[in-house]
Amino acid sequence: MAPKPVIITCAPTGGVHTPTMSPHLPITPREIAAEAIAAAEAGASIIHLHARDPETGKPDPSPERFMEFLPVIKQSTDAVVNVSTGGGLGMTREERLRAALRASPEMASLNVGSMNFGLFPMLGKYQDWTHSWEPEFLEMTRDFIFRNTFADIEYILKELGEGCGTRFEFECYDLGHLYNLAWFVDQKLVEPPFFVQMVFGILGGMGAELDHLVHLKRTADRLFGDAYEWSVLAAGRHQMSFATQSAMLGGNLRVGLEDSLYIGPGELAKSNADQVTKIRRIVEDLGLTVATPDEARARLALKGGDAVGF
Ligand code: KMH
Ligand code: ZN
Repeated sequence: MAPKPVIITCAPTGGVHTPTMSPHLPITPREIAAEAIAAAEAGASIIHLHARDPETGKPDPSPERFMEFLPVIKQSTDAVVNVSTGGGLGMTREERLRAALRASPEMASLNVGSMNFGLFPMLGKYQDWTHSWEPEFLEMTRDFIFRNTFADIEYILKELGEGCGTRFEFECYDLGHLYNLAWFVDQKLVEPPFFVQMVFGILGGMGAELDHLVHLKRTADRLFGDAYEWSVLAAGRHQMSFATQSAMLGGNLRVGLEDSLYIGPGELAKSNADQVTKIRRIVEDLGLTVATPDEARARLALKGGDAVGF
């Protein structure tokens, strides 16, 4: 059987990196839209989106801010739009969900476990900060729990999943998160085919080691059989090697400046499209193909770009 085309997700900005860290991190709605569109043109079939305050670059959960770029992206590309419910660390459950409820997107992220989420080691890498909120935000993560309880997850599955027909990128940062997801599959609150995003390299979750990837994949196969599609992202310098390993093992992958600001050792990526172009070249050099948005829609049983609220 021919290998399945690789679904490339691109996450252009996120809520983890801060403006001081790279001049290429998209901040304003115009920049986020332009980066998303270019990433889609380069081969990403899913765009995973966060919003930021255009003045300060701080993660901004407001639906109004998202609505400044979601329609622009939709009008210019056929890519699947995925609205994050992870938000920026420290936001409430309601804040994190508001934009997705307003947009009723084809996809949204859903983090399937509570955990530490330590960004504070990045404090040591920079001296002069553009905005005072940046070091305060990173320092805050030393004493922070990224809360995704069973009640939180159920709330999102019901409000957004059942309520809007949105399907999910289930973000799993640890082995236990697969079992949390399996619980919701058993409860029939998650129906196949579902999309598991395995996340490596966040301080508080699994380290970026190939053994963990293989073990997670085997465990997911046992728990879910052929009911799921899987994808891999690794934060920081492991981004490209883990994306490549996923493609080699038959999986899908995610890149983007949310997960890594770099294109190579010590070299900042000038754009999200540069990362997509690089991984696409690797995928194609491996003899694989890249999925179109409509192939991704069919495999993930998405409701379609015409059924969203923007
Ligand atoms: N920043 C990623 C490691 C979300 O948006 O829901 C996790 C993430 C969370 O993408
Ligand atoms: Zn995200």
